[in-house]
Amino acid sequence: MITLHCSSMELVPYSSSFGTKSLLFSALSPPSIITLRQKCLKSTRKSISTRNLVIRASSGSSSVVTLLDYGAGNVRSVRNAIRHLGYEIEDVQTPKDILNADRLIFPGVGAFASAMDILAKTGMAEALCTYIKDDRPFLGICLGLQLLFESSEENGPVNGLGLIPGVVGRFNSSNGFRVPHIGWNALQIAKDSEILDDIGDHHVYFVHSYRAMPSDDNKEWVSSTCNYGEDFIASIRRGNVHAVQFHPEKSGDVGLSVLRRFLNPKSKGTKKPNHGKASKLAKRVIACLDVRTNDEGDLVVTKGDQYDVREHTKENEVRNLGKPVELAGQYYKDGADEVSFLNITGFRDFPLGDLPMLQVLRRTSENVFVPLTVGGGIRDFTDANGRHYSSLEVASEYFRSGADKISIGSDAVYTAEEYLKTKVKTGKSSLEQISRVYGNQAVVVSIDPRRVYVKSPNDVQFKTVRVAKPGPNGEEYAWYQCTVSGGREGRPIGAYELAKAVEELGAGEILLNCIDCDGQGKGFDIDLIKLISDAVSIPVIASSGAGIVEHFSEVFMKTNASAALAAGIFHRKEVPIQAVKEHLLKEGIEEWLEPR
Ligand code: 1PR
Repeated sequence: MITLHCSSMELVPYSSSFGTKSLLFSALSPPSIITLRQKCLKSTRKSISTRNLVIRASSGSSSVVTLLDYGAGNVRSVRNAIRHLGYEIEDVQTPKDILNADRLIFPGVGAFASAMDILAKTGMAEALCTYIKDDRPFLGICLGLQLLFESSEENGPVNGLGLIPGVVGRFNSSNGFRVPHIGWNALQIAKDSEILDDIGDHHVYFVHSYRAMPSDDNKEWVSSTCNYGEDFIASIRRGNVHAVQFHPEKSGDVGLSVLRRFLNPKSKGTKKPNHGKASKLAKRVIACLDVRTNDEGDLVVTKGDQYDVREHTKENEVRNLGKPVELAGQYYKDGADEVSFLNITGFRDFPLGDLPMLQVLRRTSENVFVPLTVGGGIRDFTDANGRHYSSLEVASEYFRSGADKISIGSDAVYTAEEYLKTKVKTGKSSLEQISRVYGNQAVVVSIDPRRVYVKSPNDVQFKTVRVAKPGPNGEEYAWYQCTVSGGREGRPIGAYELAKAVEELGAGEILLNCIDCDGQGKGFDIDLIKLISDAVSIPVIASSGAGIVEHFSEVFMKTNASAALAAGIFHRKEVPIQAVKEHLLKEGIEEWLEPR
């Protein structure tokens, strides 16, 4: 008998989606997964009429989509995308709702074991098996694809729904490919799948550490693969049953077309040929919005010079570079691969009290269909009335408001310092808790280091680099001191030591700023970015200092950064995002212009 690893810790207790609370907490004693799979298999042999559940014939023309949201993470973006396409959403409350659906979308989120546990406890697993075996319109997304397989190695082995032969395993990072697989990649179409008809050579957005592999046993299901060090299953299709490993709701216009084709199979599109080129993971270009309240009380996008965001005038006002929702929407239209919001005063203001910021996120996610990251103030907090909020609660609110990833700054520094001192993973830090519940890929650690020159590597206990340009007194080495509270306080830990520690503690990505280069427009700190991107096997986002398009090609050619982020040049309209993309194409860093 296989037991499931599922602690109630892993269920997110703050789900605001209707009905999901009751799904999570009214669960009665669960059938074991083995029993469940036997039931699933049996149900394929028996006709659906053996059930005393009423099944509505599919009209196919309704504008209602049934959504299976079991409350373990953010499905707001899927909801937004469905609504954007003009459909209404009905949430699954009971297994019957699955069986009665005209078309069902299952955006699996969270970890495999806890998802299976919830599905089993609520009777949803059996209903799903029946629905899929009956060839009813189904679209699984990400974990919603993986759960269809026999089992997963994620915290396992853990049995899945057992509908498709194969085991879901982890990407192998030993061959130099960074895990999680985050970013835009092309598909190799294996067979006609209809919902992928508009994809052509466009890239779609992936974010996952586990994948299913194509084999002789499952080849009748596989409709496309993707290559990331190895070929893995990017989508499956059999009859009316579809599932995709990528996120159509985060893949811009082309992703929306995948959803549209599923929701309305008769919809016409511009069917583009797929050249079938093996494509590498695209280098991402990220637009970053540093957000704070100005002296008039308005939430504005600001941008500093070396973290000083005030104008050097008599009034000393906060620089105002625009409105967050409008700018984010513009960057999406301009082709940004991701958009990040940093609530830069979050370290002193409590983010859950910052309702306008949450509102910004909600409104942005209604129209921006690429990944959204939000950072600032993620830590435990006790308010004036003595009410304690855990960092997990803060992050959960960000996720519920539309974030796909959260970014932790100061709190990650304290956590890493403690971890390096004790060598003990307590499991209690914000980083560990949030990555356990939402997955590593949802947790970015933002590092704000400052360069400190030294004469010799022996002068400090931290990792140094030989710098390309010597320091003011001819120093040939530097270490990068981490700071907290928006660069206000230096801490006794280097960026190298921090990066390695947070990777061990469960961070899925690093946003690597540099206070010296921030807002200077003189290029990224190549020494720093090389140091960190060579030290870890999670993706590193290079940040701070972009001034011209050549800075982007330089950072991608000289370091192993997976993405480059910029703020000032985009806000001031000095360099359009499209110009960066065209330049990367010209330099051979990208294979074609339109990743999405
Ligand atoms: O410590 O968890 O509350 O998180 C606070 C977050 O806010 C951190 O991610 C920190 O980097 C950010 N932050 C705090 N103060 C400032 C500031 O500028 N005064 N912004 C700040 C940091 C860095 C980048 C910036 C790039 C690119 N901004 O995001 O956008 O440097 O700029 P450029 O292209 O114009 O050079 P916590």
